[in-house]
Amino acid sequence: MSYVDEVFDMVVEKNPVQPEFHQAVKEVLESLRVVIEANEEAYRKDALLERLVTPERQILFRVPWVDDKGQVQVNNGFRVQFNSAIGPYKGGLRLHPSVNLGIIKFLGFEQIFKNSLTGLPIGGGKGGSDFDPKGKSDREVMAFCQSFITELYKYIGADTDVPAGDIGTGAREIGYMYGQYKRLTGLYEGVLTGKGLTYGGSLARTEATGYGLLYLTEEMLKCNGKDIAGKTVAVSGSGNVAIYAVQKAQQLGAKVVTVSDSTGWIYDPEGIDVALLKEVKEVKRARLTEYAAARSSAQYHDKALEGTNQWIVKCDVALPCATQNELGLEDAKTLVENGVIAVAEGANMPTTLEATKYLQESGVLFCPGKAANAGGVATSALEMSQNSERLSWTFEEVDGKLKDIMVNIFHNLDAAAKKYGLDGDYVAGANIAGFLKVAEAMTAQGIV
Ligand code: NDP
Ligand code: 2IT
Repeated sequence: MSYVDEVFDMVVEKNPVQPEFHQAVKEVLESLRVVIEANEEAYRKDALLERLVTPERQILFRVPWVDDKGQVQVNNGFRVQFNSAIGPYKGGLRLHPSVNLGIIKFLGFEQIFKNSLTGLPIGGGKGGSDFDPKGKSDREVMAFCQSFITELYKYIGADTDVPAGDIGTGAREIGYMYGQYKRLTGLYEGVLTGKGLTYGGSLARTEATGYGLLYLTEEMLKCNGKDIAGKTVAVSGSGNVAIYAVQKAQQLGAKVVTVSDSTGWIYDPEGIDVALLKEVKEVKRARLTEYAAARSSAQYHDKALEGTNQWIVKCDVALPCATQNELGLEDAKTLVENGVIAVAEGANMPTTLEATKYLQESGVLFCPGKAANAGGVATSALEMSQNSERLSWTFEEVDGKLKDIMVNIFHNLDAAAKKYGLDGDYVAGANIAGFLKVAEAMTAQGIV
């Protein structure tokens, strides 16, 4: 049996009931086959792949907090410090009832390669909790965040592990966590990114993932003789990534006609009104029904009632920006029938393996999340740089660096795919380019 297959079987056996983790590992290992086989003996002797798929450290902890009725609630807390070969662990914290160890491991594993692709010195990590911020008061969210950090602060630090936002963790949560870290340690350091602008946050971090997604998509289209301007775009999600993807797509001359949340989706043939979307989602924390109620051109579709999602809408470019496995094979077939030319992942692993294969085989330009959404973590790393030098850069400076990083990522993964005879396979290109740097650093640092 080949080394790649052996390691994949080992991952499934040793990590039962973690399907998302298996899926992420499978995608990466399949792409690496050509690289591993060229150097199999050395990699096998060093157990390089076994070390790559095994987190350096997994921290699991209890998060007790008191709700507004005086009732004690208990959540599970997670931080998986996956790989520190090229820098301190870096990656977000997801707060969502679906969070479990397998989901955090899939996200942490993806983060290793994503962070490597940015070209910046950051290792891979991820964390979170099954806490659901939806419907909680600010005081309840603060109580949870303070309890979460009261345990996690022992394991994080500006030079060891730097968490940030992800689903359910935005500026409010990062603020509460930062305050508690500072209180416990007495340190005013860049231990978290996505901070508010008054206490060490970076300009353009809020916009970075969505903007970066569009910078990369624009470059991918350009290198294939196409232009983002004038295209019809379907976006899923209506959170941090989706909102700024919509905004940048519109700035680049595209028309975005859909957004979604976990219960429904909007079709707005006149183009999404970003100011209204921000008001509904960022200020009121309300549902998309409120967007539809305030805009006559918008149609609201209830996912459960209709059994549909936004991928039935005809578009040139699809940008899944909500969550994992939200674009399956049937969705991919519909998109292709409707003439989609490009899919770029704003979320982490939103496209199933079968759907990815179908899109690629149908000639759709497909950019995986670990490349396409790397602008968020890249700008987090720029926030770390600013914190270290105790300076703040202008919006234009950060945005300019973000754009350069995204354009470089595309060219690096394109070149890696070509080098291994996989021209146009950007999934393989991203995995190979991300892997090679980490593998070289791991090899140089010995068996650790
Ligand atoms: P937010 O919490 O701001 O928004 C998440 C959006 O996705 C919401 O519209 C939410 O709807 C929807 N959503 C979440 N879970 C589900 C689900 N199970 N089914 C359907 N819809 C769902 O998160 P972000 O925008 O920050 O993150 C979105 C994706 O982007 C995630 O995959 C994240 O890992 C990834 N990402 C985020 C980065 C960042 O910088 N924030 C960086 C790189 C990747 P609802 O409100 O109804 O729950
Ligand atoms: O998935 C991701 O890259 C993020 N949620 C952002 C991580 C970060 O450290 O900014």
